[in-house]
Amino acid sequence: MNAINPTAPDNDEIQALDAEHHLHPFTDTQALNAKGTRIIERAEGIYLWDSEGNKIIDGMAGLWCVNVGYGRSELAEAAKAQMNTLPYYNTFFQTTTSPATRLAKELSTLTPGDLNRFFFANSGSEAIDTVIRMVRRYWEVEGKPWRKVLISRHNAYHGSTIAGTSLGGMAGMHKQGGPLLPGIAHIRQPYWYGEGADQNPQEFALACAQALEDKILEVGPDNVAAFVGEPIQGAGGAIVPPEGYWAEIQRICRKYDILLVADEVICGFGRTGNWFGSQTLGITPDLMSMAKGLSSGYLPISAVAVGDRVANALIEKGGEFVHGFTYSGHPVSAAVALENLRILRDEGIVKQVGEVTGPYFQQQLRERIGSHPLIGHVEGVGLIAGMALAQDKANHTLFASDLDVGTICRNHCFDNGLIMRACGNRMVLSPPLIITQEEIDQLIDKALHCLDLTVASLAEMGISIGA
Ligand code: PXG
Repeated sequence: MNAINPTAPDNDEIQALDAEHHLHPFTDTQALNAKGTRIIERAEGIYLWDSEGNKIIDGMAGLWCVNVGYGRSELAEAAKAQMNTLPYYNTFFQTTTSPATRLAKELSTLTPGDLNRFFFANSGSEAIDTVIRMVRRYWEVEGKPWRKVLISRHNAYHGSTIAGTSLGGMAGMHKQGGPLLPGIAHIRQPYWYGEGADQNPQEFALACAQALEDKILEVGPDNVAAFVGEPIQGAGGAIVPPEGYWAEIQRICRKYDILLVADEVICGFGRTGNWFGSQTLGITPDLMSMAKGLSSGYLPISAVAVGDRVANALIEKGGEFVHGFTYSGHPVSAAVALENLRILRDEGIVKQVGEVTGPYFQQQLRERIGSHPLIGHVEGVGLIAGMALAQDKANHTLFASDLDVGTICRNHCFDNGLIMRACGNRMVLSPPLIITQEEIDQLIDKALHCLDLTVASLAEMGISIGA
């Protein structure tokens, strides 16, 4: 096999090698190989360039993670400096490194409530594994080892390890590679436009939260360890629960003394206009999982924020918690995360999302995208938004799920210089948090054009839109 020059990839060669050797996540390899992968070469700000020279607006911030945008040399410098000083040491045997400890301290000043301690891992999935083991361990330490069940929601995404897959509520994932982890139960999701639009949003919110109480009573309140939810569902389609949902969920958790875990992997670090989605949605969690925006995706790192109740019990009564990863608190990732948090804070990026670009994005989306004939509903807050594709918006008729309109739209976006994600028949946007109002206008112009192209493709397939 010839050596490859990584700075000057030859498309055909890379595509051939990729087809031969590389198995991609969440991918039909046969279909991909028939088409050939697209090679992303470089990036700056909110833009990507592929190997054919196309300039693309990254409307997804990578995979919901590049919060400070691409090309931040400060982050590269932080990594380089730490690599030259201490590229690796672990945090297992009564040692630490200064970036890991300083990151834990810094996070404690950003997280709400009494989330004062941090357990580090490398991915959202590992953070979720950690949450599962930690909440179960907590109840063992508290003398109630029978409290094992975690409750989550259908269409939730909590990662792709066996624990993340099991805790998540993605039906397609549950069908593959089981058996899943025991001791997990799911309740309905608070997706008002898709599942409850015949009710007013407040009634619907209460009905969805009531499903938690029903499930707790079904499982037995004394068997439930925790409820886990994304403040806003991300991979499920950027679904914002209606007003009142989280308050009621929280009331029910407190009533039955069940731990509340916010999975902040997507909502954390400014996405919703506050540091954490919990602050935007009015949640006071006992634990939080976080990843992605913690380092803006520049290096892998995740964390579980642990509130005083759980941390104190584990520390004072639990002895050794036999859990951890080689790279828990990796010093280079931690150094990059610290610099990333400094940028988010010093440049006022979170504030800007909360006060300026977030409201502008939401308003423009509702006005311009929301009036498009193919869009039934727009929801979102800050710089995350989900848009439901509708066959007949006046009559609230959604597309059949086997008609993959989302993918048709996504492909048009891809071909026209915009990355927009399709989650089934919902289109999702989650751009870098440094996006400007002008860039938001460009993004929306492109999205509208691609929605028009999607309508044209549907017409060619004999499918018309509207009544
Ligand atoms: N929790 C949440 C809420 C997530 O969104 C994870 C946990 C797992 O994180 P890791 O780092 O293990 O991937 C996630 C990840 C998509 C997509 O296509 C979303 C995620 C990951 C990959 C793809 O929307 N979210």
